[in-house]
Amino acid sequence: MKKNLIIIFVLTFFASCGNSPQNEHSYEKKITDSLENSKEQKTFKSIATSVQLQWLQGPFGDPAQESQFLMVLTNSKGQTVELLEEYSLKVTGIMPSMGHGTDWDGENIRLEKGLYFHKELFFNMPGDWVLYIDLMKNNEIVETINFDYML
Ligand SMILES: [Cu+2]
Repeated sequence: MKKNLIIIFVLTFFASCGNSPQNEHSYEKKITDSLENSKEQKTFKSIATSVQLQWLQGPFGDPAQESQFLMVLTNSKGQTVELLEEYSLKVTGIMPSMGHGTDWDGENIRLEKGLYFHKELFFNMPGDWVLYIDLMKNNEIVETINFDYML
């Protein structure tokens, strides 16, 4: 878990520097406790895996501002876990009151075991948003968790 916290710190740095891929590997050794304090955690029951979501930027209810977050996947003991090869994660934002999606749902990148970085997410207006995380297996949805926001 400590390793993930280090990476969060580094990613915060990386996120502030735009899309320079070189920075993805310039990990620094500094620990924050921001993730451990995060209450944004849901569980994929079908694979007994929890997802902790940590915002790095936003979330912003503004199409001009990019939102970014990390997802850490852990088992019931809090240890980071790898998704099996046939699984992936899909992120979709929906505004339920108006029935539309985001400007752009962004891109999800696996950084290392149990750690995913989501970038280029653009909510297109303020208001009620639901962020759906689909657990995909061979391109079919196995299970969906959601995080609700008022932006
Ligand atoms: Cu709307």
